[in-house]
Amino acid sequence: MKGIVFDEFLQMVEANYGLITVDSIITKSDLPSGGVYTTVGTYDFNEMVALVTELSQEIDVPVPDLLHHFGHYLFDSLVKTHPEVVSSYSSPLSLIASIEDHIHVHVKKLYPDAELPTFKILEQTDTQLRLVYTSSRGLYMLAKGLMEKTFEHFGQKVNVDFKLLREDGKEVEFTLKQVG
Ligand code: MNH
Repeated sequence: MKGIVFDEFLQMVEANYGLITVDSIITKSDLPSGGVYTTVGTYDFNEMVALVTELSQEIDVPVPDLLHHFGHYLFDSLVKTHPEVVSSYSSPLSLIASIEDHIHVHVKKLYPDAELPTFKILEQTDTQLRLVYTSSRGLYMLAKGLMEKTFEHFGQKVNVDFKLLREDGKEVEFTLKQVG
């Protein structure tokens, strides 16, 4: 996983729970990197699992809730770092439908070792999108947060339903319905 994701995660923890919590989860996670991340570096995904698990225990919030919240936070960070990726879209549904064929293709050029999920579109209308998230990382709640924030970014509202196609969350079907 790219350093930018770790960096943003720790910034979110600092903003919400303070530096003492950041230090505490880094120490308890006993990380190979020592908890020092550079934006363009690549780190073992297990370090993210360890950090999120420690934070979950420390503040007594379930891991899926944390990932969902992190998705909201990460969207703004990604847009700030890569405004060029988002500026060509005029609607949230068209942006989300283009992650696989455009956005993440661009990301892969910038970061060749990025480990990205895949999104397979099952059905698309003006107001609805049904797609399948697939990733060995199983970060579907992060995906849910990112999708919701995409709508907020365009000043719109969405209803996101999902169904786990695999119990481990590595394959999840999402249904997005634009509200209003
Ligand atoms: Mn996207 C991971 C870039 C929009 C879903 N995304 C990543 C990573 C980068 C990235 C960088 C980290 C890869 C790694 O650590 O190896 N993503 C972007 C950019 C935009 C973006 C620049 C646009 C701005 N991404 C979105 C949107 C979604 C999404 C919108 C909504 C579903 N991305 C993901 C998910 C991951 C990810 C989920 C986590 C990796 C995984 O699930 O396997």
